[in-house]
Amino acid sequence: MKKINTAIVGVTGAVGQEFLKLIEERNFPFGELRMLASSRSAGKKINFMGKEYTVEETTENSFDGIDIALFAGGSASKIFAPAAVKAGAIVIDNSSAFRMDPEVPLVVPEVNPEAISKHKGIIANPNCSTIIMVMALKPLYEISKIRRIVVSTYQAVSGAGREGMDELKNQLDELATGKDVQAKILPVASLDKHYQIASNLLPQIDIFMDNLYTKEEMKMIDETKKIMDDREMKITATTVRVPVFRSHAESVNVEFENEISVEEARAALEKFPGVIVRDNPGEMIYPQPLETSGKDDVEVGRIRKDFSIEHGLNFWVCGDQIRKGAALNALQIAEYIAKH
Ligand code: 3JM
Repeated sequence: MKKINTAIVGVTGAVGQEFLKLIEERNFPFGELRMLASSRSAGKKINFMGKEYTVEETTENSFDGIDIALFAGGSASKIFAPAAVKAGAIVIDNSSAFRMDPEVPLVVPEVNPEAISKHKGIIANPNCSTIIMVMALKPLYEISKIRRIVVSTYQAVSGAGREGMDELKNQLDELATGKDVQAKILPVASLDKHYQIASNLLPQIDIFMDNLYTKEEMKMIDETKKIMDDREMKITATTVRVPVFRSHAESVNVEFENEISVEEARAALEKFPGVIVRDNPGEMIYPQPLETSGKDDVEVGRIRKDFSIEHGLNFWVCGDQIRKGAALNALQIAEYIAKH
């Protein structure tokens, strides 16, 4: 296979570090590897697969000779992705900057790989909560179209990056030692007001929109319709930050057009790549964020009839937000490009 000259933008963050782990684990066929970040991290040394790399500041000139640029997320995408495309690279972008652009494919490789080849330089990686939900929806949708989805999320602090995870750890330490709890990051780092997450729940992820939904809720709604290529599907969402370190969980209620039995749903989910059914109430077996942390697969359980409506199912899904919800999904897109 041809070696892929690869740049990672935001290499020092939580998603950037996961990119490195996955590149090694999955034997991604990289040629040159360029480690890029903001000026704050420039000059840092990173040891990777027996070689020392120096982190460089991302500039418009960072992408000469690069085949694939993996953007970990954040504001760098809007600023530098166009320059990367101009230099001839294919950008795989984990931020929300380009996801709803009709020219930009929004891809989960198990769900809509056919969209990848339509790119014009940028391919968007969906929001973490969207990816984890559509992994479970797709095999069910193949049995019956979906009328309406009601989803509530239980999102780990890793969604706020390394700083989010540090904040929960520090607050747990402060609680255990009787110190005053400091809140500096959550719910939204860039806003002035912050709340404690340890021993708490915050029903706000990202900023509020005019319609009283948060931006995270609207991402889930809009992105799911785009990925599943069904703009008629009705979706409503409530997204909540919980004091969990890494994996997201979601309670999903789906109304289908046609009847789907629990057995059919389970069989379809079991066959779907990247999904594991963990569902045995008799043995108290169900997905838990602690167990899916650091793992590739999305786990589904608590599959049962919603007997309050016709053709309804409830289920519970857990997935590692930094892996399948971010770096793994993006690297799978890169692998698809390398292969085709
Ligand atoms: C997850 O710098 C930023 O505004 C990043 C905001 C952000 C996003 C986003 O909107 O790109 C933080 C955490 C996401 C996301 O995946 O949608």
